[in-house]
Amino acid sequence: SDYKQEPSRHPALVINAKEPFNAEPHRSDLVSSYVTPVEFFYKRNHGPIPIVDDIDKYSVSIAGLIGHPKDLYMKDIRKLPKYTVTATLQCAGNRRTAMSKTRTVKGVGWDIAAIGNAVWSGAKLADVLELVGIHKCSHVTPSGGKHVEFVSIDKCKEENGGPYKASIPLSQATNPEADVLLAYEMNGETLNRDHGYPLRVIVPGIIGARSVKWLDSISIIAEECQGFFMQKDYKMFPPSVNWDNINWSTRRPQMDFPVQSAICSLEDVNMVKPGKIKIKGYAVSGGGRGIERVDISIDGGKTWAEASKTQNPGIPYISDAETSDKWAWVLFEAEADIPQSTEIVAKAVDIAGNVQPENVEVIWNLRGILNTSWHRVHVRIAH
Ligand code: MTE
Ligand code: MO
Repeated sequence: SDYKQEPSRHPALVINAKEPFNAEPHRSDLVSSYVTPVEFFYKRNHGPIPIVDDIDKYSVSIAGLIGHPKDLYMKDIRKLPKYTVTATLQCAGNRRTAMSKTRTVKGVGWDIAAIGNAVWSGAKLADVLELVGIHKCSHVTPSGGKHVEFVSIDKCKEENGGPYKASIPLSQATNPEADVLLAYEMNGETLNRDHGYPLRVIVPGIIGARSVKWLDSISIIAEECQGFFMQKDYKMFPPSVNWDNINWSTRRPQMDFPVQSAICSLEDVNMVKPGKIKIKGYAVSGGGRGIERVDISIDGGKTWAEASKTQNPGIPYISDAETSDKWAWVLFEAEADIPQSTEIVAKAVDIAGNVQPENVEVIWNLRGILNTSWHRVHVRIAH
């Protein structure tokens, strides 16, 4: 099969689908460090992992609505200033399994760990696009280009054997502050095959689906990418829409991620001894909106106390401190006395005041994306 040359993976990963390979770490492994180790970083694929064995021949072509198309080799990309950005990547399908318990949804099931926080290094897309004559902070090219499409070298059945693709607006791609990277390193090491070797896009602050791995070409286009994963997937529908009445064209492709948090130190259901327990987890929001606070309830949401949160406690891999944390998660921690069996709940608030919704029912959607409802775990006292 096409899956004969998959890379080896950490045995502790929870495999949600084998071919294509989709896996996430256990809850407790996810929050054991601020920067997620590469081997514990979730892997979300739509086809076999491609092999690029001659790195000197590997190039990215840039074409479309621009004056002078160009092929860029790795050495051209490495010549550009190298930027390092700490960014959390989250699959829009994170926490899908819990959503499907309300009503069935379509898609790979995920617990709460289809998310990870990594240190990405590479060239800024804004600098790359300048090499083909597109100015910084452009909204449109002279020939009418308004979107930047990323095309991969992998093959997906949803694209009838064609490559995975996605696009972002030109204004975001050419804005140096948006920190969109063509990354060749993850956590200070050469990107590995699972995560996009030799080169992937990292678009901070938006759903992982737009961060195209194994980049093959970039196309400057007038309308957003018409590929499957932009137009027939990763769109948020209201709870009334089902597979009989769905009209994909009525919704825009999901980009920003809403505010999210989850408790990772406890399974659902967790047996605990009476007394103090530690409640640890992650919180993150999209669009560079930081986390204002994380509220914890130990009585199912009746009363709340604020958790303490940490960010960037001395990131390795980065020599200078010029990196910002606006695209990265916070880890939170709280301690509570648990005298009896109860439901523990986490909800985060971002700096814009956005709060996670209380129930999954109100945000249920047929593709099972963006489950950002209050995260609940049940603890039972083991006497
Ligand atoms: N890029 C390609 N070429 N093929 C893919 O299947 N999956 C996307 C995105 N980029 C995908 C891709 C999705 S849905 C997500 S969530 C992220 O990659 C996952 O990145 P990771 O596997 O490095 O965690
Ligand atoms: Mo995803």
